[in-house]
Formats: sequence, structure tokens, C-alpha cells
Amino acid sequence: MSLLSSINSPTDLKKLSINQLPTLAEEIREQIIDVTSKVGGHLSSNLGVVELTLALHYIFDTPNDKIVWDTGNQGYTHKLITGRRESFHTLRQFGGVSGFCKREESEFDVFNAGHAGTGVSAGVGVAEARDLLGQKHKVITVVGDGALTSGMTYEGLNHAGMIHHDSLVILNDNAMSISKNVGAISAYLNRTITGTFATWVKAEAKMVLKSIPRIGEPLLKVAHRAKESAKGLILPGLLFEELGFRYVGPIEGHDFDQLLPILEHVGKLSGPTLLHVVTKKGLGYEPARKDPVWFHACSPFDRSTGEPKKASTPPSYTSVAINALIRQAKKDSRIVAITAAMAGGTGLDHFAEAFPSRFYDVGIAEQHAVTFAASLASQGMRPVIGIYSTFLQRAFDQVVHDVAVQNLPVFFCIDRGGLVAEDGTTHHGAYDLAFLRHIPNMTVMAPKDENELQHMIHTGLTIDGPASVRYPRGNGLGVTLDHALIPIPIGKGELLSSGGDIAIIALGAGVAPAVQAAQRLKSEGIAVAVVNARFVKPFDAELITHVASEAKAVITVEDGALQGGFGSAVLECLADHDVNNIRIKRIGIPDIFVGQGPQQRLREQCGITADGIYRVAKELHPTFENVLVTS
Ligand SMILES: Cc1ncc(C[n+]2csc(CCOP(=O)(O)OP(=O)(O)O)c2C)c(N)n1
Repeated sequence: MSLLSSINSPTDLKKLSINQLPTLAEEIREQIIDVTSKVGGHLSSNLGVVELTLALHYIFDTPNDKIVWDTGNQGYTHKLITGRRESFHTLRQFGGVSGFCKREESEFDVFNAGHAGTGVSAGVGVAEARDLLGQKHKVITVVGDGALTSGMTYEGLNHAGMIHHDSLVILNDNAMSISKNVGAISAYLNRTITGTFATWVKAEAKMVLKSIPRIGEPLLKVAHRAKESAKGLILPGLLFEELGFRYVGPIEGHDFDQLLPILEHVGKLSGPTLLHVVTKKGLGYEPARKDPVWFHACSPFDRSTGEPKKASTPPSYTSVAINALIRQAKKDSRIVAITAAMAGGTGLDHFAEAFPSRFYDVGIAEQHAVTFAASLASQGMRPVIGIYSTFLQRAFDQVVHDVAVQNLPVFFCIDRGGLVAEDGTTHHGAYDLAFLRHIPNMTVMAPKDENELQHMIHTGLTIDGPASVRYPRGNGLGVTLDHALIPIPIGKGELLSSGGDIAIIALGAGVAPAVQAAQRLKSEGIAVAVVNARFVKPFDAELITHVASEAKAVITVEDGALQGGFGSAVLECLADHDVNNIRIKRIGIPDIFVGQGPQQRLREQCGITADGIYRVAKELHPTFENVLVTS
């Protein structure tokens, strides 16, 4: 019988001897590799924190003591030993275990995440609430070195240093964000764990072990400082010490002999402490060690080779967008591209290969990315930001205040617009249409297919002000890609078919199912007009009021939040133009947080499918005769 099969909670974990922990770690790695090879997931991050997670639950009294995981995508070991072992095979599946930490799922999940950089702030709040409520538990926040590129982490550290309550931040340093980590902080961390430094820092770790309460710590500090001033180097952890933290480390994150006693020790310290733990992303699975970037969030793969299980499919929206961008960048040297730690996901890694000096990965710093782009634009450049819809949420103010108010030509290539899939609630691109369409000066586009996308990329680069194009996760429809890129008339929709019974006004990923539904309805003798709106802003009021007033009922379709989204824009437009007495149904993401599952399954859930549109049309149909139609 495996050790893992006996672990239903950390109480069971604590029954194991320390010598059994490496075997358990091996079994857990095996389980994680097995499940992710079938369902995909955040493999490399998870393989890197197996020992750290076991050590934390071994030493601390969870769930009474609270572990807050930044981003929450590294919680697989945590899940396996906190009651979710038997359901773990449902990871990321519809209705199954989430790929992220989720309070709804377990009392061991203290704070939900999915976006990076929220951990320290969440930990500060949990510790402050504990003190206000007179409770006694420990608060441990685990953040990656990638999260240290996120401004929010410093806002949290700054506050923690000020409040000065007892709390432990564990810096899980694997030198990787999704890609290799970037920037000065990353270089700083690297300096603390390399060369001669590491030698005596390891010695320091031993001293911490042997440290005598109250005397050991000050002694260590003196030793540090003396050594450093002699060498003229920076103190390891000085940055964190200046922020009010006691810094301990770096320590080896895969060695229980170091992890367990040091965690026990730092858990007893008062005030804010930061423990620097060095881990290896992908440890235990050679393909993930070799390519931690692909295995950061991988699709299902063949275990024995590590090769992705892929059918041959049309090119992804991402690749079409970036190819078009590269083509335009060859002609215009003012075009530069910016990513916030998502070079691979947004396809901008290809741009980086083509134009290394015109590409910027600024780290998990969406706010900086947008203001940086705005300022480049203010000086005559043509910056393009490749960003997932969900992560653009973090930079809303910068879009308004720095880009739009100054009417600067920053072009947002918004990937993963609409329902994503297995990443679930925190990653759906539900809101971009709603939060961009009310900003003056902003152009908001969404293509019906990958061919239109490449033309929109070209179009966006011709606009002398803020512009965006949003496209879905996944592969295109398989349409032919035109060779020449031609700008689309700004603010003009496309009438795909005419018909006076019902008008389906669709946007982006809503267009293809609208066309299919219309074909089915037409085969039943119902006359259907279909509009590919293309633009949410400027809005094609002329076309849409015309088509709507010709029809007896209107259906709007979008792969975005209904509240304030494209359908709302249609309603506003019709009201503003006194097109009344038409039955209108809107299809899109309802006012709930949609969960995880295959993209098509989630679209079915929301009715953003040919079937869903057909059903709504049929519901409307019997009422046609009773409706007073404006014409
Ligand atoms: C705001 C935000 N931007 C981008 C991402 C995409 N993302 C997910 S994990 C990750 C890297 C995190 O690196 P690190 O904090 O070091 O954790 P690791 O996965 O290496 O353990 C990124 C960029 C995100 N989740 N949130």
C-alpha cells in the first residue's frame, strides 16, 4: 500500500516519520505527473513545491494555522494531502477539483487566487483579522519569485512591515516566472544564492538551526554584516530587512533535513519573517525540467516522452495575431511589443525572436506595462500590448488615465477573450468588452474568425488612438488566411445575411454559431438576418438599427459578460434611436462566475452555441405575430 493512500488530512501526514517523507514526495510526484498527463495543468510549478508543501503541513497545524498560496496554481500537493486525493483525477474538469486554491473547495484553502501577486496582501489581511479577533494561529504566505515582479507584492510587504504582526512569508524561488524570471529583483535573488555567498549562507542556515532564542539571531546578524562589509557585498535579504522583515535563507527547498527544522524555528519567531527557499521547477520529471515553460501550464501529454497530445488543427488565434503583428512590424520600426510575463501564452516570444530590441517582458506588472506603453506612444512609438483579457483587469486605471485620456495610440491585443477552459473562473476573459466600451477614444474590435483577426491587427495599428482587438483562446475556425492585410473600415459591421423575421447580431466568437443557427432556422422557413458586428466601439448604429427595425425580434450574441457588454450596447443603441417594441434576447455570459471545463462545454452552459441561439430564436418565434413592430 502506498503512503499517499493513507493520507486523508495533515493529521495522517504527521503520523509518518521524517524518513518516510521522501517516499511520500515521490508518490505525490507520480500522482501529479499521471493526472496532468491526462488532463493538463500547472505541472512544473507543482513538481517544484512537493517537499515545501509537505514540510509546511508537517510542521504547522493546518487548517488552524493558515497557508495562503499566491496565484494558487501550485496547490496540487496541498490538495492531495488535504482531503482531495480521491477526487484529484477530476482536476480542472467540469465540476471537478479546481486547478487553483478555492475556499469553496476546502477549509484548507484560505484565500482564492488565480492571478499572481495577491498573496502577501491576502496574508496581511488574514494576520490582521487574527489579531483583531484575538486568535492565535500562524499565518504563512507562499509567494513565488515571479510574484516579486508584481507591484502588489510590494504594497503588501510595505504594509506588513508597518503593521509588524507575526507572520511568515515563504519566498519560493525557482528563478522562473512562467518563463525565466526578469528584472533587477530576480537578478538580486540570483546573487544571493550563487557563488561564495551560498557557501556561507548555508552555514547560516545551520546556525539558525542551532540558534538559541534571543541570542542566536542577533549573533547571526552581526556575523552577516561583518562578513559582508569585509567583502563589500550586499547583505542577502537586505531588501526585505529594509521593508521590516527578518530574512532567513536561502535554504534548499527539496531537503527535509533543512526544511523541517528551519520551518519549526521560523514559525516561532515574532514579527514578520521572510524565509527564502530555493526550489527547482519541474523536479522529478525530466521533460518538465528541460522545458518548464511549456510544462508551466501544459495540455495533456504523453508521459513517456513528454510530447503534447495534439491533433492537427487550424492555427491558433494567438499565432495568427502575432504573425500579422510581425508582418506589420517589419514595415514599421515604431512598433514595439510588451508582455507582462506572458511571452509564450500571448505568442510574443515569436515577436521577441524577430525583434529582440523591440520586445519587453516587464514581469507580472500589467499596470506598469500599460503606462510604459502609453509613455512610449507619447514619444511617437507604436506600442502593442499582448495580454490576456483577465490580466488586463489589473490595469484598468492605466488604460483610462494613461492611455485613453491622452488619446495615445496603444494597441491592446487581448488574448483569451471570453470563456477560456480548464483554468476556470479567475481566468475567463468575461469583462473586457464591458470595461473597455465605455472609455472615450477607445476602439474595441472582435473578429469573427482568424482571417478577420489578422486584418484587425493591421487595422489596430493604423488607428491614431487607443485600440483593442480581443480574440478567443484556442484554434481558429480553419478559414483561409488572405495574403494581403487590409484595414477594416472603422466602426463598420458586416451584414452576413438578410431576413425579416429575426435579426441575430453577433460579435467575435458569437458569429460562427449565429451563422449556423441561422442556417437551421432558414431551413425551417424562418427568415434570418445575421450581422457580424466587428466593432463594439465605434458602434455601427446605422447598420444595427436598420437590421433591427426590419426584423420582428433580435438576438444578440457575444462571448462576454452580458452586464454592460455588447448586447447592452445594442439595447442602448436601439433605445437611443427610438427603435422600440422589438423583442430582444441577449446571449452571453450571465451574471455568475462560470467555472472550469472544456471551452465548448462552458459555451453550452451559457448558450453561446448554435443550439443555444436556435433555441432562443424558436422561443421568440411564436410571438412574432403578436409584437408591434416598428418599421
Ligand atoms: C496578474 C497575473 N498575470 C499573469 C499571470 C500568469 N501567471 C501565472 S503563474 C505565473 C508565474 C508565477 O511565477 P512565480 O510566482 O514565481 O510562481 P511559480 O509558478 O514559479 O511557482 C504567471 C505569470 C497571473 N496568474 N496573474
